[in-house]
Amino acid sequence: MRNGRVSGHRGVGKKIGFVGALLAMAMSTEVAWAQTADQAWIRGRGAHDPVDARVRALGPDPLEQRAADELERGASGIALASGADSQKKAQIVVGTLEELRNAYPALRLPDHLVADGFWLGSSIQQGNRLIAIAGSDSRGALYGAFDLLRSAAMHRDLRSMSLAESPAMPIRWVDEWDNADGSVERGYAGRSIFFDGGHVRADLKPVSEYARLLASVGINGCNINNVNNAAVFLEPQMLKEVARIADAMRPWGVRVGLSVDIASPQKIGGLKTYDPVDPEVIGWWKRKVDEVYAAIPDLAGFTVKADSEGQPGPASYGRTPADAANVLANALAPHGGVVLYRAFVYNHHLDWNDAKADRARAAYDIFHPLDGKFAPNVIVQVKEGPIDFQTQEPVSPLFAGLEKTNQAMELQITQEYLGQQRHLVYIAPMWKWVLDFDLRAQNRTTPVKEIIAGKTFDRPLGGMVGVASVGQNGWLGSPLALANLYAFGRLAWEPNLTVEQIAEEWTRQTLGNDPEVVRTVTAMLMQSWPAYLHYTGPLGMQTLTDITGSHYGPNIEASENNGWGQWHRADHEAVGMDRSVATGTGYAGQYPPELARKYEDAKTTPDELLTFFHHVPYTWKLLDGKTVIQYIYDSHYQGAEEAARLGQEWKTLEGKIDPQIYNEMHKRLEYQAGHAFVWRDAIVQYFLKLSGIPDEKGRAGHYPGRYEAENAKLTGYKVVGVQPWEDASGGKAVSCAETNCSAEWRYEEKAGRFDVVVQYFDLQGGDAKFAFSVNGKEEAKWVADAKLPSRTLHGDNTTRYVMRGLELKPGDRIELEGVADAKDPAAFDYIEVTPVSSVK
Ligand code: GCV
Repeated sequence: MRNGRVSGHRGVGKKIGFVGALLAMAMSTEVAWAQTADQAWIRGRGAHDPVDARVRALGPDPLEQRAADELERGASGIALASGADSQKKAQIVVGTLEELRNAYPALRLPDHLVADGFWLGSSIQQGNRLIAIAGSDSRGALYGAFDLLRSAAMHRDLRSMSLAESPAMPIRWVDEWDNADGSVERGYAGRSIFFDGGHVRADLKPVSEYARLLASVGINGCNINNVNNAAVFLEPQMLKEVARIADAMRPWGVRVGLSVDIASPQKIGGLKTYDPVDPEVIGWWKRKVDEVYAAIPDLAGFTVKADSEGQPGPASYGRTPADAANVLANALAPHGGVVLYRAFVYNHHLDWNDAKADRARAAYDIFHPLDGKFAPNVIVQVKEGPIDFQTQEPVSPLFAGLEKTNQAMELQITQEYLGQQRHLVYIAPMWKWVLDFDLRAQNRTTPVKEIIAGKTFDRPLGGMVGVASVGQNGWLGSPLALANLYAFGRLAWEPNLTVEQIAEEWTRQTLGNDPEVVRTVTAMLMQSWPAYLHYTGPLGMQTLTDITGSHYGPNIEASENNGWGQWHRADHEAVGMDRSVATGTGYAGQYPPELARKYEDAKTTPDELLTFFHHVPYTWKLLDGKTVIQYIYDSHYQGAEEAARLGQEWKTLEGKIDPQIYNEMHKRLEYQAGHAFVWRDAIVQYFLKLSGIPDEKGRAGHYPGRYEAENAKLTGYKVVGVQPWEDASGGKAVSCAETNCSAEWRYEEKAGRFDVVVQYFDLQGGDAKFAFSVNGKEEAKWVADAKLPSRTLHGDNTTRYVMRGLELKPGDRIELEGVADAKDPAAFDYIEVTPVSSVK
């Protein structure tokens, strides 16, 4: 290194033997967070207590005791916000409405509170401050305590407080897709907090901490096991073990639910059939449910995935989802349990050549005719869009298609198609878009939030279910991803909250009240989903990822030519699925008339959903005036820049927030910025080749300063094709066929200071090493030890190492040495040399 400062900025891997601004931690190293709720947004309360505040629970109920414990921790903050000081003592009391009324007859309390609701009041009693929390029941009291703590953490003035709150909807559940062996489907935060090796874990402290976290935002149910592979959970021994989980969550008012396999009567019951109308099957379910409730008397209910992605279901016997759901519902009803029957039922062996085939139609086609046929304690659980948690989909038309059925909206908190927590994506704005979306059912105002709350069609049950799939690594792996779990709870409680407000609340509680921190983090959160949408799959194309593999990096054709039905049907002329009634699959006709008309015509379909509904030429003019192809180019360049800016904004917070969170997010955002470039380049070069239409801004296909690996003087390295081709620059990379390999270039451009990017592939199964030198002098070396998806060279695992401020002059010999290790062949794609500061 000469005068320039060189810093190791790379998404993943550990920096070794190198001076400079280093990333302290590597993504390969799990975050060393203890598994407590304090590591999320319940932080830093009550360390010093200069104010004398006494906390009293009025009743013996464990939930009230928990409420008192929590208040105790935050007592000083509450007392201060309520205007009390050390001279004037503050008393904080918590109880049910009835208990408050008996203990403080002079207090003006509300006459009635709805289930889970609470009232908070502040007054002066005998010269001292009294803060009172009244719950409709003990759970309401606990929620009131957390609400008070939230207000204090937000520095709200509590002096003249008198407010009553109640949740918008009764079902506020998280789903965990945990398997008995301890793995977590679509979990990106390590292993299960619930299970290991076929059993419930001995240490359930994290489970209780998780329940505390859930309770703090009003979540009242947790379905603890994967909807796939569920049969084993009804085995007698497992039920006993699951009872311990219920015991751990109960003191926080969180009821446990179980996913069940519709074929259980056959799989574990020894019956010849699981036909839901068979009397033996009906009897089996009844006995089984009685056994379940003997072990877990307050089980919330069952979740069912049937006739979907290989899971057995009633269709095997020509029966309907209503037949299956009702058998379970009837068995659960005497115990107060409910069935969450998922509408995610579709055929994944569709015929790609059939222009009328359409997975998006499935939920409505199957469930709409069954409206009115479900038992009162069945709730149909509908994914927010008709496909599967993509970057952006239209709102599911089924919400408007079930008027006599309880409904819950299912969404993902875990970021399966949204960057798997390696990318910062605050999803709440997307959820909010869905919640506020007016489906115009019966030609009137019918936003989704009111339908699922049961208001529109007068249904008693309903709500929101968020697939969280938390794990042992800081709950969701990434500190800022926790804003999604928080937002989910807050929106399920009150869908009219703004997502900015929620982001701000989360930030203040998690990272402190410094206005600069609050402003920056809130803005970053708000920018993150649009950015991700821009660099992955805009215009309703869905996440253009590897849908048959990792669901992570770019792989545009993975969606095509197979039975899964996530098609976007891109060809040389046009892109998108024709879902119109007139010429396409007819999906647009599943919406109520006003929307059906709008989506039927490409000219009135909003840009953000255009290719979801229509097969449009690349030259089609969008409502915003650009052509489709130019929008594809522009949005990807824009998205990559936006991703880079997230990292830059974060850097302004150094020294202002918890260093552990700062470092962890710094590393992740650096990685994200690099991966956004991978996404940008993959999609841009793919559509450039397919359409043959150049980028009017001249960027696509032109990479100034890029030195392709395949054009270097190679020793030991072999040129290889990357699959899919668009995931490597020019479709090719080099892979070390021996142990030690090198690539060499001669620098012949102008002299100056440059930022140099090495774009390499970091494969699991080995820790390859790289060293970068100029004229034989080593400038940087690093180890490729990240854990990224896929075992072959792919957009999933291409990442970058950045050296900043390197001096170069014409004639310099640039060399990259790679040392392969086991299954990691020290492969790389290119190096890119750009004048200082233009590398984001
Ligand atoms: C639990 C998607 C996911 C699956 C998941 C499924 C579902 O297809 O990729 O992992 O399975 O949705 O929601 O049931």
